[in-house]
Amino acid sequence: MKKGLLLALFAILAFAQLASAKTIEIDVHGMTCALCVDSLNRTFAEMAGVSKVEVSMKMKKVRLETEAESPSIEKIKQAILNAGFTPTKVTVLADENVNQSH
Ligand SMILES: [Cu+2]
Repeated sequence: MKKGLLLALFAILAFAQLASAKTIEIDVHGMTCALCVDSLNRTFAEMAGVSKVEVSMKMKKVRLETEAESPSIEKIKQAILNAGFTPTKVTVLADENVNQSH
């Protein structure tokens, strides 16, 4: 009886892990000015499942915070291409591992 409860708990934890919000960082090639930043901001502000967008021209990076129903990496890449930029690298960070730098 106790064992079954433990198993159920593990299952819930495993599911929470899979469905949890993520932080996704995308290195983007082709950002050159404030209008580029604006355009990427708008692209992701409209995307379902994205709760926060940060675009850094200096770092040439887009950082997204997603909800549990995160958009797929393919969808994110395609959105960047559609906006006229090239995604060069995508890094998915689990929430626990995010280093709060500011
Ligand atoms: Cu520009």
